[in-house]
Amino acid sequence: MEQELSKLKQEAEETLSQVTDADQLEAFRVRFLGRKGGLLTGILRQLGQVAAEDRPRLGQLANDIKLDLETRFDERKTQLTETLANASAGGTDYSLPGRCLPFGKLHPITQVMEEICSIFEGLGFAVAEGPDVETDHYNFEALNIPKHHPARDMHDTFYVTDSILLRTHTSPMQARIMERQDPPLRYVVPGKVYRCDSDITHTPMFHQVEGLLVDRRVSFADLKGVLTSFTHKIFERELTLRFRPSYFPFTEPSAEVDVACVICGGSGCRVCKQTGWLEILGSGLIDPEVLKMVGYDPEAYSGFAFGLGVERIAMLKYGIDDIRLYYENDLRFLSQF
Ligand code: 2NL
Repeated sequence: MEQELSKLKQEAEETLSQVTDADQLEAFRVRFLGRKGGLLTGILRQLGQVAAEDRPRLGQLANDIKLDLETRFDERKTQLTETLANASAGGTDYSLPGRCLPFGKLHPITQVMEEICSIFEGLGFAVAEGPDVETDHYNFEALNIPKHHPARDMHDTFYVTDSILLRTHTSPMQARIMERQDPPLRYVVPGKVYRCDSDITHTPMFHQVEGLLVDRRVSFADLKGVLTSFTHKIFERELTLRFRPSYFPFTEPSAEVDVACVICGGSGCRVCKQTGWLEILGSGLIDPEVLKMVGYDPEAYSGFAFGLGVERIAMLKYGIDDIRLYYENDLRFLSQF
């Protein structure tokens, strides 16, 4: 009988460990613990037939096993009820810590554009934005670029109609600002601009920040001071600047600004094409014709203006050699910034 009992205990434990639902659990109870026809009850019934001196010991053993199985049965029942309640709630364990989604971030061009604007804000400039779809008047006429002016060819304009176009620079907004506000004023205008041009160094849409300052007695020295200060901040070092005479239809005199190559420091390399210099922006004193066109008296006021390409500044800042990388939306590239 002792052997029978230990075999029953072992079998019962094994069966219980394999129970996965309420029906199986009930089948277990009937088979092992059932009052009528249960295996354990069957063995207890045979107690009367064993030798009297063995009876108390075997009775005790059988009772211990019965109690043990009843406890295990209750435990399993509680466990099963919890698992089933969970499953009916969609299998979700609300006590687990949540799964984190990766954080998104700003596009590198947006980051650099915001950085450029905040440097100019630190120098006393306000930030303004204008429409991407402009009129021929603000994009060209008001900036001293009449019809058939050769400078129009430089712009590869996307026309919507004869007189409506996608702006080729952000200066039309500056013309609008000057028209509605008297000097003194200092503004930067960030935004998208469009030119019908596409290769390794050009995309049909790119970003510019243009700035303008108008007041009494503004000179080229003011322009040099502001742009030097800006360049040192954006490249985080005191790079040497070179102001090289140039031409823009809306400024006179005009200068393009170069910095000592950020890669080789001026000794000549592939990035600066052995010149030691990198062009970073265009600038000049606002042409008196432009001042007249927005209703300012060029005898009383003067000003300077500049325009820079954000993609180009970001390429130099981060050592990127292909402008198209910005717009392929490859996260392996974008998530580095
Ligand atoms: C360049 C050159 C420049 C300006 C933009 C400007 C605006 C007004 C009046 C006069 Cl309203 N000038 N803007 C002036 C000189 C150069 O941009 O190469 N940009 C990437």
